[in-house]
Amino acid sequence: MQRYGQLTGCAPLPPRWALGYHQSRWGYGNEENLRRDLRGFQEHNLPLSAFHLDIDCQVKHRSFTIDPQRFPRLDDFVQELGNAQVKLIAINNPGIQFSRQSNLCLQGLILNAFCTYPDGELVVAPVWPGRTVFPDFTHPRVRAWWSQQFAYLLEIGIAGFWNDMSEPATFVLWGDRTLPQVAQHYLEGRGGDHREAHNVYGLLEAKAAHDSIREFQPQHRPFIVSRAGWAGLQRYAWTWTGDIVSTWEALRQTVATVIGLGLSGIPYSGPDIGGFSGNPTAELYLRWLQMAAFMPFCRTHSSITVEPRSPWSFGEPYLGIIRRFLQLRYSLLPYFYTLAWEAAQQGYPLIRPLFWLDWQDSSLWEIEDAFCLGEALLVCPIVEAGARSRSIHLPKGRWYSFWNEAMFEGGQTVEVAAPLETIPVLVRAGSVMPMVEENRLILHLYPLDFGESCSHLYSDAGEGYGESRLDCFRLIRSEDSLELVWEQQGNYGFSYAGIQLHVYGLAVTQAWIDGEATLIENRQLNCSNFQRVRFAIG
Ligand code: MIG
Repeated sequence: MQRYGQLTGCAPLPPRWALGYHQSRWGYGNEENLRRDLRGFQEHNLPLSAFHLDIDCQVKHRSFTIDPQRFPRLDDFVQELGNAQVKLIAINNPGIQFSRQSNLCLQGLILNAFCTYPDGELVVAPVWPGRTVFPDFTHPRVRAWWSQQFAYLLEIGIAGFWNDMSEPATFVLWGDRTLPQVAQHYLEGRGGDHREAHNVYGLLEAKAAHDSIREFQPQHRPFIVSRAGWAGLQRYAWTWTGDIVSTWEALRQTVATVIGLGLSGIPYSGPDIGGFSGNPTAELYLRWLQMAAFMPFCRTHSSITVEPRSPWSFGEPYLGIIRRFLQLRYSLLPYFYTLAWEAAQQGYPLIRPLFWLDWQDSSLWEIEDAFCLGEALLVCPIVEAGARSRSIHLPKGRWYSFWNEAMFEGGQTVEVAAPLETIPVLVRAGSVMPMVEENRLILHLYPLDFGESCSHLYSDAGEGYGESRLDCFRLIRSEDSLELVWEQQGNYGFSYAGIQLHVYGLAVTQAWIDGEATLIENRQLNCSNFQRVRFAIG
């Protein structure tokens, strides 16, 4: 993965908010419907980071439009969302309506921006806006022109963009549902046809969107989602698993797809929670969300042909469980963000196959219904209706339940409980799990049997390109004590109001913070800055 990252590039750090929960729907249609959902999130006390606008919010499905009749004061609305810490993301398709009524079309014609047949005739194909022409993103001039189109939306505060249909997809009735093979492309001056350009089309469209944010909002990190791509897409965009059906089988398939994308260098992806086309049962939606809460791109999205779907659509007891999972997602952000830093540095995916932890154990090679989130967490989604437990083959080492006091020895298959309230999540011994609660840093300490391990915590402002810091926590287990040694690097200030340590798996009765003795209750210890905490094992 490191070599591949060196060859094709690593995903830059996303803005931190992007690791929160996203809500989307093809069919919001207007500002009022979004506002109603925003109130829903507030009234149900559910966290939210972003809303996504789909093509139904545009004027006749035309890219770079948002209908002013249905979004009469979009600038104010973006502000209103901003006050609630919610970003707005807007969709675009590559195809431009082929019409003298379209200014974008006229500009593109003057710039020779559109793909043609070998005889110079324009390639025109039906897509959402009707007859459309296709910008040739393999031409730097065309990308620069495309990048400019985002400027006015960035100006009013739209925070990111969603590139759909970027394969590019067309509605042709037979043959490849894309551009004809003979469509001509500039290919950076060398020239060629669509057979060669097809796979880089979506990649370079994503680059144009990414570069636009770099150019017009240099203080912001780009957030682009792209349906299509190619080796290196991670430098510009996140992706998602596309138009999946609302079935248990599709939920299960998500795991393999997200793992596969990660191993292909693309660390940020996730499913439409609940599936795109179909109405999930309450249980299916719940199980899907419980899984996606541990995936990089955590978004509910659905087709215009199905029932509107939000985290409260199914009422209790589902809503309460969903709230806990979404809140958990936000408390896990220090961990997610550290993994994002690791992805940017090393090219490691956030979601990993189980064999990442022990490639020699061949029984891990084919596990497609569980995944690791970083090195510390093993997540076992429930992918069957009615299941209230499941089995999992654990990589070697000791594993702690994330939910209770249970412990398991690895290298064997175990059965783990999965009541509706939880899916099995296990923590690897040796991990220091950083979490946040009310601006306090909670460090969950999962000791090894014996020996030393090291966990990182990366922090910065969550946006922009300023200072950062790296905290390293060494957990040292010896016969009669457990020690936590804290080493700090970097110039970004420590932003938490306090620290709480939780010890798992051991009875600890007394602790010394930098040599000073203190009593410890319930295996929890509140403290502030320290260099070394020693726990006596009782
Ligand atoms: O032909 O924009 O994958 O997420 O809601 C369907 C409408 C076009 C496909 C995307 C989906 C999106 C939908 N789009």
